[in-house]
Amino acid sequence: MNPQALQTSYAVEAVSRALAEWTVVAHAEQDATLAQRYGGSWRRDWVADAHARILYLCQALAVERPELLAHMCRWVASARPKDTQVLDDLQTSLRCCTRVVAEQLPGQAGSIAGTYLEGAAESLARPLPDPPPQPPADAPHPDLRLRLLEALLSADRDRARREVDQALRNGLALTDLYLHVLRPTLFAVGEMWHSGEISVADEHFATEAIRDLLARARTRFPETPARRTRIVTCGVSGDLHDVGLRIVTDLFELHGWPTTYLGANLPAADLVTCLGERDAGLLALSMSTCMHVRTGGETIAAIRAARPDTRIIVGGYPFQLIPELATDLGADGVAHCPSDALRLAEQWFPHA
Ligand code: B12
Repeated sequence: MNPQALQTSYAVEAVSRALAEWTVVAHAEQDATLAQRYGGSWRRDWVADAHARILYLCQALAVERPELLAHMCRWVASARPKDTQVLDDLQTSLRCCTRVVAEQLPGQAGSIAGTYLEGAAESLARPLPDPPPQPPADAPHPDLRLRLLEALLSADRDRARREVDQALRNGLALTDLYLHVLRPTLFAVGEMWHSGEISVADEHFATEAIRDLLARARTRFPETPARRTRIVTCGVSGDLHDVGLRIVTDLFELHGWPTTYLGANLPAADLVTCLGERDAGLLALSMSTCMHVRTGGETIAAIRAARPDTRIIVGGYPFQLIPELATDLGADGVAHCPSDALRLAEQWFPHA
C-alpha cells in the first residue's frame, strides 16, 4: 500500500465522527422532512450510518480503490431496491458529506476523499445490478441444501445434523458437503439477513449450527498429514468471520497439508511470531469484509518484513469484488474458493 494513501486514510478516520455529525447537520438543513420521515431516533441512526460510510471511505482511500465505497453504498441501497426515497436520501447524504469534507479537510486529503464520495453518489444513479445467483443454478445437491436451510430456519439443529449425517452415509463427498452445501447455505442465510427476511438471531443460530456441522465432519478426516509444508490460517485483526476460513483450513487438512488454524481476529505481531514458531511455508489470510482491507495490507507488510519467504494467499469477500486487491495488498495469490487455493499451493510447493 502507498504510504501517502495510508496517511490520508488515517487522517480522515481521526475526524470521522465529527464529519458524520456535520454531514447529518447539513443533510437536515437541506431536507427538513428527514426527522419526520425517519422517526424518533433518526439523528442517531443517520449519524451511525454516515459514520459507517466514512469508515468504508477510509478503507477505500487506504487501498486507492474508490469502488470499495461505491460498492458499499450500492449494497446498502440493494436491501430496499424498490424504495427510491431511500436511494435519494443516501445520495443526498453522500453529497452533504462531500461538502463537509471539502470544508473541514482542506488540502489533498479532502479533495481525494471528496472525489471518492462524489463517485459513490454518482454510482447510485446507475441501475443496480442483480447479484449473481448463489449457488449457480446448476450446482449439485439442491435438495439437500433446501432441507438444510429449512432445518436451520426452523432452528432445528438436530434435524440439520441428521440431514448431513444421512447424506454422508449415502456417499456425499466431504468436499461437496463443504463447497456445495454448507457454504451456499450460509450465503443464502446472509442474503436473507441483508434483505430483512430473517433476524440477526436467526443468522447467528445458522452460523453456529454450521460450525457444529463442520466440527462433526472433521472427525472423518485422515489422521496423518502426508505433506511437510505447514500452512497457517487466520483472519486479520478485527475481522470476526471464521467459517469460510475454517472451510479453507479443513480442505487443506483433508488433502494432507499440516495446518495451524488460528481462527479470526489475529493481531499482526502475534501472527508473525507464530509463523516463525511453526516454521510455516504458507499463510492463508482471510479478510471477510471491506472494513478489513487496510489492516490486511498492514499485516502482509509486517510479515514481508519479518519472513520474506513465507508465501501468502488471501481470500474472502473483498477479493470477490476486486480480485486485483490481492496484488495491491502485497499477497502472492488470491483464491475465491478453497479448491483454487489448494491448486495454487500445490503449484508453489510441488514436492512439499
Ligand atoms: C455469518 C456472518 C457474520 C457473522 C460471522 C460469525 C462467524 N463466526 O464467522 C457475524 C454476525 C459475526 C458477522 C458480523 C459482521 N458482518 Co458478516 N456475514 C456473515 C455471512 C452471513 C456469512 C459469512 C460466511 O461464513 N459465509 C460462508 C463462508 C463459507 O463463505 P465465505 O466467507 O465467502 O468464505 C469462502 C470464500 O470467500 C473463501 N475464503 C474465505 N476466506 C478465505 C481465505 C483464504 C486464504 C482463501 C484462499 C479463501 C477464503 O473460501 C470460503 C469457502 O468457500 C456473510 C454473508 C455472505 N454472503 O457470505 C456476511 C458478510 C461477510 N458480513 C458482512 C458485514 C457487513 C458484517 C458486519 C459489518 C455487520 C455489522 N453491521 O455489524 C459485521 C462485521 C464484524 C467484524 N468485525 O468482522 C458483509 C460484508 C460486506 C462488505 N461490503 O464488506 C457480508 C458479505 C454480508 C453482506 N451480504 O453484506 N457476519
